[in-house]
Amino acid sequence: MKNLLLTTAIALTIAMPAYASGTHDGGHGAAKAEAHGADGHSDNHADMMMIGMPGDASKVDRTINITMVETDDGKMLLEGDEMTFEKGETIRFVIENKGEQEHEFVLDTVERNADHKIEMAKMMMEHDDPNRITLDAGASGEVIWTFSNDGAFEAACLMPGHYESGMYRAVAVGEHAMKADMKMAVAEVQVAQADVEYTKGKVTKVDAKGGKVTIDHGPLLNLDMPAMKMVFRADEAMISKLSEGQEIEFVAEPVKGKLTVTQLK
Ligand SMILES: [Cu+2]
Repeated sequence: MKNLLLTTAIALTIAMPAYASGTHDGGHGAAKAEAHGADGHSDNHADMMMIGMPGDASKVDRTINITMVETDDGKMLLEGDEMTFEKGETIRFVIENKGEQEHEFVLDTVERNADHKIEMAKMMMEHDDPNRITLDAGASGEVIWTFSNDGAFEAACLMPGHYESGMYRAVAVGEHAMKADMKMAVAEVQVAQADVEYTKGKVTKVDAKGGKVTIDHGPLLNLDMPAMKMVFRADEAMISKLSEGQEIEFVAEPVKGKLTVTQLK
């Protein structure tokens, strides 16, 4: 097991030099954090991550309240307290899902959240990492976390389409508050720019009654999703233009949390 972890850490260091470029302290702890980052689902969860480690409930410094909401105009948000912390602080996050869908709250680096988002889209995987909580509609829960490193991090819901609907917030530890804001601004611009990209696909099934269409599609840049075959929503007008076997170029966007075909050519 140790050898496997070490191999993974080295492989990651070679493959992604950006991860290893002096943003952390280096040494054993960092190597472990990277190894964890390589798959994110190893059983070695008690170990330290870049963003810190599970906190001790008896050492909580303060409580942060976060509410998961879905707005009428199709946005999904993590509302609530500002997430700017001192290095070493232990925080009790009290999270309430006031939406109608299942959501999650994941604390991690922006990069790793982006990686996990793609994995989730591919495999719809369930997670039980300590830096993550998944909440059914109406449910509440807690994450207790110790932020042991300075840095710009992120809290996000990585369920397919939710991040793109706005479900992420900057988490700044130490002197990184400014940096985190800038990163968020850049990410938002990128999402907005990618919005107009059409994706090629082939319609494999049309469910007119259900308002659903199955499309075998290329990468959806605006949603950060890889090529795959999946079901989208479509309104009546859109459905009437689609038939099985048809080659299309389309834009899909989250509408009330459901991935929907919004443009076609
Ligand atoms: Cu969500």
